[in-house]
Amino acid sequence: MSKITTLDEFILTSEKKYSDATGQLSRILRDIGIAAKIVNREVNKAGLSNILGKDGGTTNNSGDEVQKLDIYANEKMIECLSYSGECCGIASEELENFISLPSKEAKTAEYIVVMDPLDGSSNIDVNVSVGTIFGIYRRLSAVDGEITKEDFVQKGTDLVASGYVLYGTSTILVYTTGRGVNGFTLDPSIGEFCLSHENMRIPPSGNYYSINQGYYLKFDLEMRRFIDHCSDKNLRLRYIGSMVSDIHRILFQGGIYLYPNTRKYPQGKLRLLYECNPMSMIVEQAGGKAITTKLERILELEVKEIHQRATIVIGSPDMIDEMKLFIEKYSAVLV
Ligand code: AHM
Ligand code: MG
Repeated sequence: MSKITTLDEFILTSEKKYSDATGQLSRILRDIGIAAKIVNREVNKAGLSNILGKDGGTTNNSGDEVQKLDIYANEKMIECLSYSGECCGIASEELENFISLPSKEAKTAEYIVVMDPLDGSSNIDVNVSVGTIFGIYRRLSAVDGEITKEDFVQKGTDLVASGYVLYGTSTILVYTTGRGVNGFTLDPSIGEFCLSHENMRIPPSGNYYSINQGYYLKFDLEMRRFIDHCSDKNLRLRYIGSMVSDIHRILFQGGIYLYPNTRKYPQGKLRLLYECNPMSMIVEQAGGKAITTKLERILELEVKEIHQRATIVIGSPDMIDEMKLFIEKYSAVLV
């Protein structure tokens, strides 16, 4: 039987390997691992418990209908991130503004977390996979003062760590601290995330493209031409409507995920701070690329607002480069 490396063990070993690694970051990652197990338990029985379905029809700050499991996941992530006392504040898709964590230790903690506690929540009621996305930054404000918006609206290049949890046919936690990407699959029989995918690398190209083709007629010309090109090449369209699931497939098998601007979302739908940036850090760390439909590198975008949206084209480097040619050739915006 091959050696089992649990998430906790891997985090602690990594902490010892790098002299600049701090125990604080390790403890935050372990808090997130605990939250992921708790959320996983509820996601796996959402159809049975009374937290299924819309939460009284309320909507979150981006105008998306909020499902009860969103709120549950948000509350559990906040609760678990309070355990170590190493996180001083959180910005979440489900919170209008950032919050400070109340404990005495948290007040002087050096890290903040940005998160989408349950991404792809429209899939919950129909038993399709959803995910949690997180990013970790060092706080910029003085540790003896209050946290500020500037602690949160940091560029993706300043991320210290990022990751996601995919609640799918199995539950996998994938994260990076800027030294490669590793995946841990939850073994329910022992309640541990176990190292299952070490040093993940995205294939340079692939046979999948992932986009909501239902908006085809609403996309700009360069997008429509690229979609036509994908069809001409007999690429397979896979779109689950859960960013984490769609990008996870591409990370493993190669391909390209696109959420361009549409009439409904002229700036793009996905949120830069807690969806695009963390996923882009992971894909870049695995050898992929992530840009906007204006060819800007996602991680270098100025973050001005917590719920700021961005367009995103992310995935295998060769396919991103090919996509760039279509944007350069057909885009009215770039000329
Ligand atoms: P959510 O984070 O509010 O649940 O929604 C974000 C989701 C992404 O996960 C997914 O890729 C996208 O919205 C699907 O949007 P659409 O239904 O417009 O294709
Ligand atoms: Mg989301």
